[in-house]
Amino acid sequence: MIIKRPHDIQPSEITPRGVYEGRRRFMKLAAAASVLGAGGVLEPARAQEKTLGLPKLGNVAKSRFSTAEPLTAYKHITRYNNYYEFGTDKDDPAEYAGRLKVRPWTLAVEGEVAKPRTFGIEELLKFPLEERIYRLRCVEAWSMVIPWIGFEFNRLAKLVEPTSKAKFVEFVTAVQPDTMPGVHLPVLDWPYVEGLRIDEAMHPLTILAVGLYGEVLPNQNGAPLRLVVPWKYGFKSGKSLARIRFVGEQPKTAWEKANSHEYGFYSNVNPNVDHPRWSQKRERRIPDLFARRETLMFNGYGEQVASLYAGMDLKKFF
Ligand SMILES: Nc1nc2c(c(=O)[nH]1)N[C@H]1C(S)=C(S)[C@@H](COP(=O)(O)O)O[C@H]1N2
Ligand SMILES: [Mo]
Repeated sequence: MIIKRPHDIQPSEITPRGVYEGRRRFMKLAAAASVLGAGGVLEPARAQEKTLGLPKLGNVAKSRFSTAEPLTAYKHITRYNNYYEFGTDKDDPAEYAGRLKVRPWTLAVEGEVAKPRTFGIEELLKFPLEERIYRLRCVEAWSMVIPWIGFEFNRLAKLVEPTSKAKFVEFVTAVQPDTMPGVHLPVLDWPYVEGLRIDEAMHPLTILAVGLYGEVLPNQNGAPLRLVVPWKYGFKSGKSLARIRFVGEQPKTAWEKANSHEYGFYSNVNPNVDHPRWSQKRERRIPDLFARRETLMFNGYGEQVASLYAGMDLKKFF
């Protein structure tokens, strides 16, 4: 059933025809010319996307780390998801994650830190926000280009002052038994836990995302905040984070526990190391039907991150 809410109304329905067509012509011109964004960053033309009309995020700066590739449409980013707590089909999260309770929400940051602290989501939304247009490459060999809004993880880390014993960071996502049907099934060992080496976590490309396409995150994409690590397979980016622990030992991640033969701790995007059951050489850019694109080493972020793995055998540490 579809109920027409105010944000579903097309501009053509509320704007006088002449104004509307003038604007359309302008947008076409802008699209052809490519527009220079507020921060002086050249960005590709972006179509006005029909979003869910969630609360907008203001004061969002542009980032020099954004890719200039065409964006994946909002409808695909929000209807083709992996969020196993809500089911394993791609459309389950869009269907069921509406139930997730995202207020009140707290994020505990603890472990090997001088100043452990619990943040309310309102505090986290006050961090200086940036738009980061990143490629997301799923281990299942599909990809998207997503205009995230968030802030660098290292900003949060600095506030809690990690000690010299902090060698890794463990990211623990929420378990809400009454809203998440999936956590009653033995798909993964809940909660969904992911981990990064401390230098990976502190890298400027690693962000905590709170929004996309100018609005707060839809629940299916990991509201109210989720990790995004663009040079790693999508599953490293845990959704709906509840707890972050700085630790001395490499964390056991949910996917390693489920199948360590197929999902390693590092999980850097790597076209030269195949998944045991399929090739990682190519990828399918949603909504394409075929995997026509070559997958890039470190998902195209090698210039920034390759040095983190200098001297490591990436076939062994996959
Ligand atoms: N808590 C949680 N986080 C998760 C997942 C999940 O099942 N549960 N799936 C991961 C996988 S496999 C991918 S590809 C990305 C997908 O993010 P998106 O749906 O926002 O594109 O989220 C990751 N984060
Ligand atoms: Mo994934």
